[in-house]
Amino acid sequence: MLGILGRVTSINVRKVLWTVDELGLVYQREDWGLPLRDPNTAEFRALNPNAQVPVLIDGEFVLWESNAIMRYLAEGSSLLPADARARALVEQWLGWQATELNFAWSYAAMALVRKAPGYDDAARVADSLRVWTAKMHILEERLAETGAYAAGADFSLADIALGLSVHRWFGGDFERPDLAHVNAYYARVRSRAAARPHFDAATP
Ligand SMILES: N[C@@H](CCC(=O)N[C@@H](CS)C(=O)NCC(=O)O)C(=O)O
Repeated sequence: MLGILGRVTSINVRKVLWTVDELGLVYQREDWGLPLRDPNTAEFRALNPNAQVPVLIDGEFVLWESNAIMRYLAEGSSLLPADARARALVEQWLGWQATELNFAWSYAAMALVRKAPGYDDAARVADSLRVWTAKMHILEERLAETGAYAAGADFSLADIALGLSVHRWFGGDFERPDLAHVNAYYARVRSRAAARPHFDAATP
């Protein structure tokens, strides 16, 4: 059986959990990650030298980096199409979430969503929120174009990463511009049977 190490409060862990649920795979999850269980131990670092979650264990095979895990699990499924161009678009938006979007929200999300102590520099919050909002406008334009999902007409791995990111956007205590296509997308992705537990039970 697949093993997934990581706490459900981590968006990167939830990306993997939603993927396995979409695929109907059986797995066992173990809580790792602060404050539940410190991954910065010799035991955990032997699996992932970064001391970060998620980690996937498939028999003898160990894999870290949430996007690599998602791709490994989804290979051969409609979540990661075989056609080069269709796949490249999934990769594009999956990578965009992990780099551009993740970087944009990093300070504002800690301050306004997680309300973590120490994130109280108003100028940095405002700057991060400005960049985050600009990125959300890019997603809005893309969704207006496709009328459905990030990579096109079909639900894919990109929508798992972006669906959870939109959940984070709506989970914050701040004023948001009205993005009609993002609103509709949020409803569309979270209504999927496999998605529900990862929105309902989760910290954005
Ligand atoms: N690039 C990595 C980032 C992983 C990451 O940042 N994990 C965070 C949780 S979201 C973590 O392990 N933090 C330490 C902890 O939870 O103790 C991935 O996508 O898997």
